[in-house]
Amino acid sequence: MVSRRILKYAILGLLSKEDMSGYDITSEFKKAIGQFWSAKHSQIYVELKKLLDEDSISQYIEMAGVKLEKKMYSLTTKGKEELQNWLLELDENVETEKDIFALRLYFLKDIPAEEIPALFNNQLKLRTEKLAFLKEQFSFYFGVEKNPLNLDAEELGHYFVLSKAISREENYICWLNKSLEIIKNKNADNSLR
Ligand code: FER
Repeated sequence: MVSRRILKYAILGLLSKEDMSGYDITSEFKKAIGQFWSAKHSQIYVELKKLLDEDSISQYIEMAGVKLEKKMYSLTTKGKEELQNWLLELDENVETEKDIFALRLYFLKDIPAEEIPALFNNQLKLRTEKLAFLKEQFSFYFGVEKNPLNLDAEELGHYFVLSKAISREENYICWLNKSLEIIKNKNADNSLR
């Protein structure tokens, strides 16, 4: 059985590197991991409570400054085992990706023909900006020339996720351009009739 509580494992994974406070975990979700696995502040705190109740994580108080107490979370042996088991699970099917633009296109017949190019152009703009951001991240973390064979396991994981995102956006942009060509040809064609 493939587990559905993915946020649980995202949190266990973060804690496998070092102990963290709830604030630290929330900040991590605003950084790299949040780019491909988003979670809300409120969801994270609900999950932390569950994980404590289930003894997958434990809690201790750390003094931060003179008066400030920070609740720190750390993995228990059970949590470590659960994370390990989850990492080794084989997926049974490909997760359906939610793509709002694809949903709109599915109902293309209800979109006035003259409006369609603008919809594609807007996607092109957004996707091109996203790709530029991803490439910036890539060169920030890995430089332009970095050989993945020289990366340690943690860097390599980041490398894979980031390079996958870049391939996806390049491919999406390619598909948008091809589709836009079809739409332009079709509009030109229809206006002749
Ligand atoms: C990162 C910046 C962006 C990153 C991933 C992303 C893993 C995006 C991923 C995606 O869009 O799938 O640093 O690190």
